[in-house]
Amino acid sequence: MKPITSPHISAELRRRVNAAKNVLVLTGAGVSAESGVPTFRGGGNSARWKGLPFDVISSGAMLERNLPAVWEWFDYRRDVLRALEPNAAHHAIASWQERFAGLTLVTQNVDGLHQRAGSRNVVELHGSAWRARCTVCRFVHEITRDGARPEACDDCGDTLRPDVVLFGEMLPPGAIEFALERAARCELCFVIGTSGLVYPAASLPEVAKSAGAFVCEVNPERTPLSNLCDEVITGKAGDVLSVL
Ligand code: BV8
Ligand code: ZN
Repeated sequence: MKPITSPHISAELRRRVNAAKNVLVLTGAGVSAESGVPTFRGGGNSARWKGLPFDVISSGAMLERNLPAVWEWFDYRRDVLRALEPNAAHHAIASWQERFAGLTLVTQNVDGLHQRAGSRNVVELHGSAWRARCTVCRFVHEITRDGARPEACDDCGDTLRPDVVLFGEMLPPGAIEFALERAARCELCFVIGTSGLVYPAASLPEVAKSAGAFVCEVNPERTPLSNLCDEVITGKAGDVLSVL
């Protein structure tokens, strides 16, 4: 039986958590791992789809070349997500809304699990797999968990695309600017379940750090962001955040 070692939380972090008002949380695929959502770079290589590395199938270039293939990839991911539930990490972060007056949750995930756990005003830097956007008039359609994906724009009848930011594409207008402004004003920044490789999302902890915030990473592995963090808690988000 593996000894249950409760993750080490320093006295300094406890003090910071008790004193903090403005807190920024940046999450990545790792926060959904315990819900059963495959991460992108776990297991040493990135997820693949029909032989294509995920940053090829999830790219603006692929969308230009072959929109139906990109839809097939996102339809598949929504099918996987339909059966999954938020995990303890999502619920812990949702409970932080009552705990910190100025909490900002910024996620790179497109799975919608933070919202299903009760988090409000989630900044979805990379959009959502549960939305489709018109390629002409930009009208956004919700895709329900039990409904089919709309085939064409309700407004103008033209072609829809996933409302997701693909590699090489700009982020939703205002999203990163808002997140950067909040990062520059937070006293405490949590970086949870991200490999810290994708920009501009990975610049948020750097901005928080340079603005004097205490930065804490929660991840079973070290990442390129670990060295800038004041505290690195090695462990699974579900285990660590429940203790926090
Ligand atoms: C942009 C949506 C300006 C799609 C995603 C060359 C050409 C074009 C662009 C670039 C280029 N070179 C660099 C760039 C910029 C590029 C980039 O940063 N590339 C990197 C990879 C080098 N960025 C962009 O293109 C962005 N746009 O820059 O616009 C521009 C415009 C035009 C031209 C140039 C620039 C857009 C980036 C958004 C791309 N879309 N997702 C989809 O989901 O399919 S990114 C994708 O990666 C996901 O959103 C994902 O969230 C994100 C980051 O990955 P992570 O979330 O960190 O997940 P990962 O699997 O990597 O890591 C999981 C972590 O969890 C691990 O550390 C693991 O240890 C940990 N973990 C595992 N289990 C647990 C756990 N942690 C806690 N608990 C557990 N149980
Ligand atoms: Zn339209």
